[in-house]
Amino acid sequence: MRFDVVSIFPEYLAPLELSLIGKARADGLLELAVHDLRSYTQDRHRTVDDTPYGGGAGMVMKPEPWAQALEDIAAASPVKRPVLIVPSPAGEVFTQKLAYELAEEDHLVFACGRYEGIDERVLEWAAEHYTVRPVSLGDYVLNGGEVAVLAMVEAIGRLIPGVVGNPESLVEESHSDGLLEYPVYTKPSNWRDRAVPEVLLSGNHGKIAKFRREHQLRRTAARRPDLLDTLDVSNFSKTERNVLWELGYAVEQGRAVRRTGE
Ligand code: 6GU
Repeated sequence: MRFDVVSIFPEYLAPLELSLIGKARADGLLELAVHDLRSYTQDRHRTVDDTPYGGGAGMVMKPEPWAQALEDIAAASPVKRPVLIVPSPAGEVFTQKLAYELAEEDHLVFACGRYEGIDERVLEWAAEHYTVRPVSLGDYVLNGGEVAVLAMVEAIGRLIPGVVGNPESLVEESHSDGLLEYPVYTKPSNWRDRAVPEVLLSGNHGKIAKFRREHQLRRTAARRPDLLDTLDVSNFSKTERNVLWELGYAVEQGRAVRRTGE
């Protein structure tokens, strides 16, 4: 898999040389290049922004440097139609599902906007060469796309086979099955008067699996009830349905629905 990132702050992407992603690059599992948008400018001042038509606060990124950068990167692409990810609070929300989808691609290009964003015509034009996807990390505003790219490259990169040493780690983690992860514990078994739940020391793997499943459901209901609203529970066991019931949910047509005062 190949990643290209275009930014006016290439140094912001330095952490991608560290840890799991840095190791994956060194191992040749992924290729990643960071490009300075200013190197695609033509003027003496290397200008990347200008005032917005229609007025208003802030500056808008000029189209010409972006077109030059995206044209060069598309021309060198290993595929016919790379995916262009445009980090923006106005994009579709980045989820584990989207991370899995993007991990199947051979070439992802990230266009980091700053200021009030990139001239809209760049995205229209780029659709001739790329599959363009504006993507948001969530409902809050960052100053630019760089931090979002750090998050997305890590989330996508770790799904590439070989990047995470033990692929089992990807199975039982938050969002892998639409629920939050169960709580985890390590030694000592008693710490500051707090005992690890007894069942985890029992060696009874059936009981442990049941405990963990119950706590996944409890935690999801408490912290992210929105995840339960869209979850397919049609294959839930009797035990799982009983936990849902205790948490205030009935199962109707394969969905968990909040029980109202009956
Ligand atoms: Cl992807 N970019 C920016 N600039 N702000 C954000 C975001 C992305 N996601 C949430 N806020």
